[in-house]
Amino acid sequence: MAFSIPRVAAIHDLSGFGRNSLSVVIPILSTMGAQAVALPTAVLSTHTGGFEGYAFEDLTVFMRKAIDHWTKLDIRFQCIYSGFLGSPAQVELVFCLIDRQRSNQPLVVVDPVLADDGKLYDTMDMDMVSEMRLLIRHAGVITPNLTEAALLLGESYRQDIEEESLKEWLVRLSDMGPETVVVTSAPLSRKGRDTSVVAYDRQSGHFWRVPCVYIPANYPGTGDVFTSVLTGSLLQGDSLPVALDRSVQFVTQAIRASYGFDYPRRDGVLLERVLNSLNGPVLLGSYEWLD
Ligand code: PXL
Repeated sequence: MAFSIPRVAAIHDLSGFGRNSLSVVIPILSTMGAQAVALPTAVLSTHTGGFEGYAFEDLTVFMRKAIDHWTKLDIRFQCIYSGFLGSPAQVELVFCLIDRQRSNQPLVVVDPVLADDGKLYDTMDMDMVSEMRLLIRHAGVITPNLTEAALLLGESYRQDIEEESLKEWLVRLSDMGPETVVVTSAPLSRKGRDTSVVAYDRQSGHFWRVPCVYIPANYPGTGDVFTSVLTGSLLQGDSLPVALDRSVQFVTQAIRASYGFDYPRRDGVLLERVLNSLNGPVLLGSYEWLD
């Protein structure tokens, strides 16, 4: 009997300690019924957000060999999902994999991991920003946070950007290639420090927003959790607003499950406590349609 399990090439780093990148991508995709095939871009002892002196090994050479091996084996992917990339050469390798998988018409999800809170991550620079602009041309879905959206557009980061300008940013990002643009950590004008996820779907011309309740803690890796649930949900056949709703709900639940405990935020959200809820009934009710 034939089986149907979507296969995802998951191109992210493996940070041993800290619950981000492949440490969250693989369990989330597996729990949501997709096969995660890891293409690690680097191995680190910890992620780079809040740890000093981490060990870092670049895996560019390995990546090339793995892609060649998969090509020889004729392994086919329904989805290519990239996140943290270590160098411009790695971006070229993601192009290469997309190109070799073209006949399978994979869903290409690019999380352009570059920066947060107005600042580039430790290992990122403006060359990587330029490369990421080229990569998103080949994506179907991108999920920048507000800082990354500004960098990709060459705009200055404005935490208080108003709705009309944000919608214009979404359309401009989509004009760069991706049909679906999802921006996280966007302001929610109606309510103080609450944020929102806003999205644009070029085919329908619709804008969506999901409000996110402010919790006064910042855990690294929540962007990776968000995009992994979004990808798993789209592969399950959910519509964009449902996938957005599920992703926001899951991240919120993970933060709530963690916040009451006293431990270093840099260790990440307590994913182990909430992972199973991805198999529970989907309760929708948060997404809004923006005119
Ligand atoms: O979560 C994004 C990310 C991925 N990989 C590494 C990181 C970060 C963010 O800090 O340091 C290594």
